[in-house]
Amino acid sequence: MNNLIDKAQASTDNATLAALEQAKKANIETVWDRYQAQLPQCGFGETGLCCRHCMQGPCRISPFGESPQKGVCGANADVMVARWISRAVAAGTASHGGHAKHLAHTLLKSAIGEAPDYSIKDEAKLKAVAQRVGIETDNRSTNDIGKDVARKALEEFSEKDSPLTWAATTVTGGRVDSFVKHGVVPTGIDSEVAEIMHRTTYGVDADAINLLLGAVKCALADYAGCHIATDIADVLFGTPKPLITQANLGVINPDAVNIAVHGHNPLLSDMISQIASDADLNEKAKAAGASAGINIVGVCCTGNEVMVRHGIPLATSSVSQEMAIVTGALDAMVVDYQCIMPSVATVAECYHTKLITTMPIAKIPGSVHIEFHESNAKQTAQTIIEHAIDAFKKRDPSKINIPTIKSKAFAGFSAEAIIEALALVNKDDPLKPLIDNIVAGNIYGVCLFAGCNNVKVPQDANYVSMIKELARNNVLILSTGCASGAFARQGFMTQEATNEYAGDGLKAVLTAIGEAAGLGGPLPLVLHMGSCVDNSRAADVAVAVANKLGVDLDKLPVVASAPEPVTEKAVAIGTWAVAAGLPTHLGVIPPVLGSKTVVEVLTSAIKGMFGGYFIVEPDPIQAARVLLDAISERRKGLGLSVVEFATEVV
Ligand code: BF8
Ligand code: SF4
Repeated sequence: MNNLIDKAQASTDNATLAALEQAKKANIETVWDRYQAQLPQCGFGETGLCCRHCMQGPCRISPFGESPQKGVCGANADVMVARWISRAVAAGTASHGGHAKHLAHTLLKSAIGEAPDYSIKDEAKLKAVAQRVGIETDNRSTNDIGKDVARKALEEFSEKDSPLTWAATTVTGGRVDSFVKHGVVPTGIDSEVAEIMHRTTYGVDADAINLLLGAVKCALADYAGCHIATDIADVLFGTPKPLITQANLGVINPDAVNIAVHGHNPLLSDMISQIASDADLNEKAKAAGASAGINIVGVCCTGNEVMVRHGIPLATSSVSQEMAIVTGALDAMVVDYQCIMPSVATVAECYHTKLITTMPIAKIPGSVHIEFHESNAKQTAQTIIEHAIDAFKKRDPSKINIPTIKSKAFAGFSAEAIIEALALVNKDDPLKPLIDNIVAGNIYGVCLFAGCNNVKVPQDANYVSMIKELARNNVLILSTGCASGAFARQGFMTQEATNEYAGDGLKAVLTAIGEAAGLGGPLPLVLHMGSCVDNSRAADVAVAVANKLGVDLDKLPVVASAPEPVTEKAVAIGTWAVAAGLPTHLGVIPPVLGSKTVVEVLTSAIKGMFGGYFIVEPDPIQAARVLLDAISERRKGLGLSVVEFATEVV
């Protein structure tokens, strides 16, 4: 039943492969085994031609043009596929929105004294956000401003009679005009999700184009949710600044009580990271035999949250999350919500590891549930750490096998941090060096990498091939989410990577800024901006550049890529990236091929509406080439120089 996988198909990361070998020996079933057991996957599902929206179904349409071509109710392939995309976007929006709402409630509770363990850590960010969304800041206390920002954020969730503030105030004027023109102005985050559920239920919207426009509107609500999440997390926990940390399974310390924080929201993970330095708790850990005390490591996006703010090392992410437990030295895995494979409970059962769930909406059989409430966050964090110390005592030394592989990783490049770094080169006009270098071609374009690791791709393979191809052609690389995890563990967030892989122009720019910042060398090849909601940070930088140039986002030589996407959240983000005007690459084919109309709209016709469009290309080198061409097209449009790209593969 288990260990069916050829390792080369599983991962390109040596630490993951070493842990996978360990899992094989211990007869532990992994995500790769379960994928093999699913093959061949259903062709109807793969092409989006299966509908279960009502009890007359399931209905399936032949992808080969044979009968049947309609579901029982008459829904055709276009409708089925468009409904799938819409519901995926809605699910993603609900997830990011839930995360954002949780933070907004906590900011409100903190400001009115009901969440005493939280406080406003970044007043400058609070004021900047308040001013942007139209809240008075003069002569007001920090908590009063915080209260208003939280209330204003919470108002964004129900339907209003005006556009979402967090969307309308954070994009270019040109984008707002385009959203109005195409009838996709979002007016409430939760209400847009509800509208999609309504229009995709039995017998409502049967117009594929109308459905897709509905999906775009909902995706823009997702963008607002992401932006709220980033803003409030910065207010409560601080805006990230550049720092150096480490990534990969080797950050798990055999001599420490190791606790992995896994999931998404920083509300709990940040608290655990803070409490972990408590002297009494460390004494307890040492008394239990952990000579190195307590060691917090990150997994997935909550790992990114504490990595970019506090330098907490990232153990692993996405598809390889089970491997952290397979090291035999993880004493607790603490989870909140999103992207936690239920299988971690089964893997944990083979070890002493305690899987601790914390949210009422995300329980996993086989785990310990310690419910988290903002009102006593510190106490909860402490209890969790004590559980981990107890678990440490039950370690089985014969099962400990930690791959000693880890990479250095620079992280913490928020929009504010990038502007600050640029200000070291030009204090009065920080964006000028960036723009001048784009104009001169030293920076040919910018690519934002986002998204996950998909079991269908050897882990990180697409990321590694694409970054090498883009960087040598002088494309500046930004990353978020598990794209950051991939680049961090593969050693691309280092100065060495810049020296090795950046083209001459890009290397010169990164070196000039790095030297000005006192790094004694270049900036890292990848600028790690944070978690998936922090794609909003990349949008902020792009909007600032567009405004400075006096052009709209769809004219900039900026592209996005999710080389190994998995989740519905990735569909939501990809869709708003397209609406923001970006050519957006997906390295895994989503279930849309069953509808020629939908494919044509998303990869081509939508360009005429928003400037952005989807590029679906599983081959990473080919994908990089297509993105370079997209950048060239934008550069031509701006009257900038373009180059012919070498075709050989390095
Ligand atoms: O929200 S990149 S696997 S952890 S969905 Fe999930 Fe994908 Fe990772 Fe972050 Ni984003
Ligand atoms: Fe079939 Fe239509 Fe029901 Fe879908 S909604 S299951 S296509 S009858």
